[in-house]
Amino acid sequence: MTDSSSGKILQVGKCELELGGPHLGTLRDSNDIADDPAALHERIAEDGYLLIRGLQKRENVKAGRRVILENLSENGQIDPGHDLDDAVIAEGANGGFLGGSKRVTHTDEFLGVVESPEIIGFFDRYFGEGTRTFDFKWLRAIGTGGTTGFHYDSVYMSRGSARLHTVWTPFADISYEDGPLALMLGSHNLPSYEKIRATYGKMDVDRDNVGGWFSDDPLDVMQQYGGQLGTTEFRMGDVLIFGMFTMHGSIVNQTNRFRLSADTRYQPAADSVDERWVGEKPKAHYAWGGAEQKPMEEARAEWGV
Ligand SMILES: O=C(O)CCC(=O)C(=O)O
Repeated sequence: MTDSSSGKILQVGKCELELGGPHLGTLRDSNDIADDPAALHERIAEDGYLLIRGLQKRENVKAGRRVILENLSENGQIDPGHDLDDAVIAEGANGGFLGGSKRVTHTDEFLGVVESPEIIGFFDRYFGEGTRTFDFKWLRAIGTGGTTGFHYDSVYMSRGSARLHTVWTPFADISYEDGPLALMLGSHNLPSYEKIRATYGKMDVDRDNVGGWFSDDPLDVMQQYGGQLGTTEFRMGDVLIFGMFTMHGSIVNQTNRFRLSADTRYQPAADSVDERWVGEKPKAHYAWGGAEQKPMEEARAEWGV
């Protein structure tokens, strides 16, 4: 953290938290051990994440960003009064989800990042065996005031490999004000989170039809269960890697620009796979969100967390 960012107040879900204060710190990078799989495994077991700066080729990420912005522009989401590359949001536009069957995540430029030799090679070395990635990709254009509530990815995609990892890839240089991802440090291994991992963490949104976010009030979670939020500013080329039981959400986007990022998944090719996310036309969520979805507060009361 630079001296100028320490003390900054960031909006995270419902709360305002001070960067460098007791509830919000910064993430450390693991570039010094990036070529040492054993050390990376130790680090992710300890920290719950791996931040690798500059893993992707910046020019590849820029090419991906360009097709994403062109797509948003064709859909009237970009203010034409500014350079396309500034990603300024058109009046009334709100971005949204661009992944799944949407065209942009099937372009060579986008796939050239999330399926690049750099990321696949990283996981081949890390797993010590061949890697596969889900065919379904998640790509988000988060608008002004937009944010993601805190959740474990396990609730969305845990029908296959226990070694599934998420990679969060920024398609922009993302400042604190742009609303980067934030991790709940300790949520993967603190004993105080064990009951959350064993109840909420074992939920399956398509089986149980409960809302996916555990909380949009991370301060409340920290006050009950401990841990600390960690975030950082990102540059195109950086990747943030974590497992299914690292709770995460995002800082609120306080700018007039879209915060563009992808989250994609990787696992050993030999492991079983969650059938919802692979194939030419992945089935995706097929029951979640239908009638009679149980609110998270109700489910949490039943689980006692
Ligand atoms: O980018 C975001 O705001 C959410 C991403 C996310 O939930 C994930 O990476 O699993």
